Amino acid sequence: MLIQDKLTWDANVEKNLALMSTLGIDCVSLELPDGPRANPALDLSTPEACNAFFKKARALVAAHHMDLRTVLATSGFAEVKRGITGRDEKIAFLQNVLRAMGAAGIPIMAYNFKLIVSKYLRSAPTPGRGLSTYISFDYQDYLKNPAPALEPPLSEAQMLENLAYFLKAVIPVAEQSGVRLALHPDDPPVPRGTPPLAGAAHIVSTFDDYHRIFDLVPSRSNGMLFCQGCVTEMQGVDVYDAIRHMGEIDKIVMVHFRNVRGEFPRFQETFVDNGDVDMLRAMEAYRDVGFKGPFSLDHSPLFAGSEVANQAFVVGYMRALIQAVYR
Ligand SMILES: [Mn+2]
Repeated sequence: MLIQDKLTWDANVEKNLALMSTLGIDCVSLELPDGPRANPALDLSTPEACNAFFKKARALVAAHHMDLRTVLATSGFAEVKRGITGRDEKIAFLQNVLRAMGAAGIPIMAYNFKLIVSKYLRSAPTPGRGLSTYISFDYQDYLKNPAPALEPPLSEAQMLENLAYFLKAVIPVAEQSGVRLALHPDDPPVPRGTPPLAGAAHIVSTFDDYHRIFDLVPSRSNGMLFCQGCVTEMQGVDVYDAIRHMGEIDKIVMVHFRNVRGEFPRFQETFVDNGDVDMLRAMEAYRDVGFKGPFSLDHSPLFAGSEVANQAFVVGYMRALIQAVYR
């Protein structure tokens, strides 16, 4: 039952790995830059460079007694999502990364298919427990101060066509490489019939959407990143049923284990222990469908020092649930 947290390949990589290992984190998801990174140098420009980097990165994580299990292709790649010039180069790059992940023994690539970073699709934070504030969404408040709309706008049909083009190119390579893709839901998930929040249609917002996407390229490598926060925010979805359903059809590749209060059109991202989700019941549902992890940390409330405090708090909370449930 693996607990996973995110790592950026930057000057603090060794220090952060040592802290993660100390907290009892089992495995690491590594952020994949969409472009060169200078500090420290990160060269992924050729298949050989990709192979060398992911082998080196996995060995470094292993030296800290953890496993590099996931690559996060979750920011950037706008050419692919918009279907514009440059997408074939970006897809070829991701194909190289997938092959290198296979060669290094890294089994998961997480991604999303949204064009606006979720922090821009929010209303003002709301007061939380103690000193904290909660990242929040209130649709009516959002409409008073929305994110600038993308130009040109992207229809549902265009977004779906762009996703199909991407999946047809990368899923066969993922299969050959022994890698599963994990698609994160739209954040927030926007119900059918609601206009796009910022010009681009939302095509990963419901379970019908997920089934349509799985049908585009049927494969075990075409999977879901089960963000428990975003799933709970889907209107009318029972999160425990959702875990059972997606688990029974073997589509949960990885989980974002977090809690929220409310659902679209109004929700807050709470601490793990004080949202609407009964986290023990959720953990039991993952166990019942045979899910073994990784359970990843995700968004947390904001307060001074929150980064490390939340990391320790959530890891301890998850470890206790895992020890109670997976016996
Ligand atoms: Mn998430």
